[in-house]
Amino acid sequence: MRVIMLIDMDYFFAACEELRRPELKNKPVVVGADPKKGKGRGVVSTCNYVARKYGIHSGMPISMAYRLKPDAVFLPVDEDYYEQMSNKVMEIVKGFADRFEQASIDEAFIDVSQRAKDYSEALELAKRIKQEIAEKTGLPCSIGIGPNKLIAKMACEAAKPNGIKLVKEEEAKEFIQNMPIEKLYGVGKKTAEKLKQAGFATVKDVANSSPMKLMDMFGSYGAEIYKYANAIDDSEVEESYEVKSIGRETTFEKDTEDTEKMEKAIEKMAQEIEAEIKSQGLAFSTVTLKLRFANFDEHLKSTSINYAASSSEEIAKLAKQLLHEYYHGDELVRKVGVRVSGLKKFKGQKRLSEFIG
Ligand code: TTP
Ligand code: MG
Ligand code: MG
Repeated sequence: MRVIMLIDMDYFFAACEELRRPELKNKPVVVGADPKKGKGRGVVSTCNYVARKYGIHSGMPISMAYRLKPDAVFLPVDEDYYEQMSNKVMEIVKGFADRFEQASIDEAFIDVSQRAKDYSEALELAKRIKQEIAEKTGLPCSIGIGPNKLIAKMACEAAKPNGIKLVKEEEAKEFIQNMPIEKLYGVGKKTAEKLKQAGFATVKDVANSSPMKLMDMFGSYGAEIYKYANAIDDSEVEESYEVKSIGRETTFEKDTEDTEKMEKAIEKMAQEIEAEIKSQGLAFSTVTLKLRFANFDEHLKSTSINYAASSSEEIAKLAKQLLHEYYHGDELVRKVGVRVSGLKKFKGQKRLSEFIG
């Protein structure tokens, strides 16, 4: 039996702000763009639960948040500080994991199948994790426990705020199938809209459809949606090894869904990476693409080749393949990263092209 948990921090950016300014604790706190007395552009990154009572939420135009609660405390995004707090939390969580995978600045999946023999041990473990995070960082979190990542993630949503929710394998289908489609993990806004237009209203409708029909609509991604709707998710909690690697990241000035822009950024980073690996006399066999969405969710996808390469064309080609395989245009992208690993020394042997070039 697999036991997977998703630990997600509560109102993370705003909780970090409350931590360093305790006087904010019972006030509505909104972190995001400058509201400029209602004329500001940009969006709310997040807000504390006091502010949520006024209808304010992540992604909402900051001008609207201002209209809803002009005397809320509006604060700018201090990404470096949140990264620091995130690192502290992640170190603690790692200590409780058989396998660990960070999925966003404020959340991580862990596989605890080895150390939790049954669900009641898993619950005890979750309580200890929550307590240790609270004691060592002062930050609240919620934890979802389930038989796979999909259920753990959705259980965590249901546990919020400041809670723990366990969904056993035998309860999983019922748990997700009465939810509206946009709540299904792995399904973003655009995909949800297409599904609704095709007459699907709940997750159950999708589950009772056929994988063929969904594949007609979405290609191989459709098969995945079908599995998710049936509470099936075989994906592993992927350890991100601290392997020696070389990479670059690009944060867009404005969050984007323009894949051409992303490709341009990939090409530029690929050239920089090529220059760096060549200067060190290295070649790679694995390329990893990182996408950080506007909502700070992070996705790492890797692909390997069975030879050693070093050209920017090869890096860009593989990274673009990953982009098209995994990006469905559902979310705005904030940051793209490319990383090569599986590095080996070129043993004095130069390739023909390098003699000619
Ligand atoms: P979330 O975990 O989605 O949200 P949250 O931690 O603020 O609140 P919750 O208690 O519901 O988990 O996102 C983590 C951080 O990522 C969030 O604090 C701010 C940032 N973020 C954005 O900047 N924009 C967004 O649209 C979202 C959803 C999050
Ligand atoms: Mg959170
Ligand atoms: Mg999160």
